[in-house]
Amino acid sequence: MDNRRTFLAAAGAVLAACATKKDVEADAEPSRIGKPLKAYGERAPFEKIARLTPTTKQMENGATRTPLADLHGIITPSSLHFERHHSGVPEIDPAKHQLMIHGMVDRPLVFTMDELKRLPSVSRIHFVECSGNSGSEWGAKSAPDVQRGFGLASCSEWTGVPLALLLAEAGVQKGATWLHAEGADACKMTRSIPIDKGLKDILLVYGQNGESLRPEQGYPLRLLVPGWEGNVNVKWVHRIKVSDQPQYARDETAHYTDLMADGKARIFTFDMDAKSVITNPSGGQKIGSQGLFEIRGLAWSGRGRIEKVEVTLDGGKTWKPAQVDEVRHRMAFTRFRMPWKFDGTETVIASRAIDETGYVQPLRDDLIEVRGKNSQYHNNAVKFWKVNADGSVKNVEA
Ligand SMILES: Nc1nc2c(c(=O)[nH]1)N[C@H]1C(S)=C(S)[C@@H](COP(=O)(O)O)O[C@H]1N2
Ligand SMILES: [Mo]
Repeated sequence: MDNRRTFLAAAGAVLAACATKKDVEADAEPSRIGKPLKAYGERAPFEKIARLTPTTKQMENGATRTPLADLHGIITPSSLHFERHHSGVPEIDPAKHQLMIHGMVDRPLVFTMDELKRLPSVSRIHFVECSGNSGSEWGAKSAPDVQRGFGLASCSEWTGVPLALLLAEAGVQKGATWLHAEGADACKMTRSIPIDKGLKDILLVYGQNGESLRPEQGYPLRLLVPGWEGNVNVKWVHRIKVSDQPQYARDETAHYTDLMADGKARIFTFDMDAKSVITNPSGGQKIGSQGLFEIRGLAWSGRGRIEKVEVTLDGGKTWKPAQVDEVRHRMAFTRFRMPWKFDGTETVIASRAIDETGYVQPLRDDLIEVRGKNSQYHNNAVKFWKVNADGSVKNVEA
């Protein structure tokens, strides 16, 4: 049976007004010649979707968030990718940029951008999520909308060279276990990464959604570490040192560790666990009228493919499987949808993701029981939204 018609019948709602004679006449008006061609495209002038203006006063250390609730599909337009940088966005001339691989290798190597681009390449769709995403959700007063609560995550098609290829060229020596990746920005962002991950699926990327990387994403070269916390995806990367120990750099000791209830800290917590959020309807939105409404959202897991997404329409008492879009890429945004009829009844909704390892996205209370409330990072709890009788949507926690 035709899914769409079944959906519309189930919603039992009149979707649009009947066409009148005036509509038919208006449609018959002669078209005018449009605007001329241009060299680089722009969106329609009616489209206003944007990231919230950064509130931070220091331009060298800040973040913007992706307005996920206003986007379609799984790819984040490069212009709306979230940004997180610790010492501003450097302007780097690709003709002068080099990548050095050194340390415990037989042949230390230096690559220019031209040399890197000639090597065998791959294109893959992956999310990048800052481990500070949803940090506000630990507290009683959580973020009011999807952009502020979940917007430190974006998903792009990345193109570049597998790091394993370059490591093989350099010849990794016996006993090497760690990689120290360093950025060329003023803070020299450095992160230690187990070499096994580098040999498995890390990419050195120069392409983002068909174009070169945006400066904010690390132009001309960044490390793309599939499924791992945003911070290890070192931007403007210019140096990778092979070592037999971690560096214990600033951003893996003072930051990006999880302080537990007993005062001890978890360190090197790399994987981003399965997570999802309903983007429509969500906090700050308003459903204009009763009737058919497609619930939509995004799910992702740093441990592989999204297997299933379940949605509750009764505050978590019962969960039903949502439709999950194919193709489901590993460690990438996955779109889910569920037909629903809004009849003016107050409804508490949420989604929970289940990934290919069988891991189920936890409820906030369950997460707090294991992790306490001191942590700022790695919050992947289920998010509840309340749809009020008048169609306005709010945080349940607020
Ligand atoms: N060189 C460098 N790399 C960096 C950062 C930085 O400040 N400098 N920020 C990190 C952090 S904390 C995150 S979450 C991601 C953000 O990537 P994006 O700005 O492309 O979204 O980049 C990481 N890589
Ligand atoms: Mo981050």
